[in-house]
Amino acid sequence: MRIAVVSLFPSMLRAALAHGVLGRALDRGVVEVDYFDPRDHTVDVHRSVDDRPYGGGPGMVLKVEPLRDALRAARAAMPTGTRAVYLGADGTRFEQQTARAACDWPGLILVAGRYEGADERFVEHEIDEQWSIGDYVLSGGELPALVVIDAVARLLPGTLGSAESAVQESFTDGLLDWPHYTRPASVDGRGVPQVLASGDHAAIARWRLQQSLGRTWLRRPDLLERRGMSTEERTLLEEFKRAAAAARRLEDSRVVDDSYGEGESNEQDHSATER
Ligand code: 4GX
Repeated sequence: MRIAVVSLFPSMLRAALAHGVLGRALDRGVVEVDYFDPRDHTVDVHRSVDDRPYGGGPGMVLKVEPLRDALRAARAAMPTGTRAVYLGADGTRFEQQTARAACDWPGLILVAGRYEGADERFVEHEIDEQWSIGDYVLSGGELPALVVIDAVARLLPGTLGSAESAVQESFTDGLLDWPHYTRPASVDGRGVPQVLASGDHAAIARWRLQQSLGRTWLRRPDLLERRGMSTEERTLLEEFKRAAAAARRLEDSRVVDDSYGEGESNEQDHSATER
């Protein structure tokens, strides 16, 4: 897949993309990333890419011409059917489904804004989509561009080492991951859940799905709402809730023992976990 990035700081992306899974995907030619710097498309002596906002106020706005000409150079180098995306906090949310859709595009151009953003006429006239990676304010679109490249590139065939990862992921699609453990079997007196050492693969798969359901219920009920559950999954989650409540009661009784006679309250706030 071809990806082009329009950015005033291409070295930020180059450095990050040289490592790990993405570095290998680039070496193998699974994905190709090209850079287009708006400053290379300026004509004035100062090579200015920004200017003061009409209407006044603080900050600077990215000028249309350098951005437009960098984007047009990118488009000219990219396959037909390429889509141009502007990254900004005011875009629609970039999610896993957005990444899945984009990995079928022949080409993707990511435009990273800086300062107070780009002149609206550039966005209206040259951009196909606007994406935000989340509800927080960053100082530029370069990190969002990296996030998008990472999420898209790892879905392309040939990026990940084994086909296993993609298959495993679809199993608990839309849920949070289950907890992972590795050797040693005991660290600072803390062991590993017994089932994981049982060799009973069906029991392990059941436990992992149950942990995924339980964690999603505790931490991201919105995801569970969106995904829905099968009858079997509902049963697994009910069992998780009963076990969690029992563990809390046991924990509370220990707190009583620990603080006995110290005059401290042993009241625990369970409001976040009660459903
Ligand atoms: N998800 N930023 C864009 C410039 C800007 C400012 C105002 C449009 C309007 C962000 C995010 C993000 C910081 C990138 C501001 N563009 N991008 N930049 N969150 O915060 O994507």
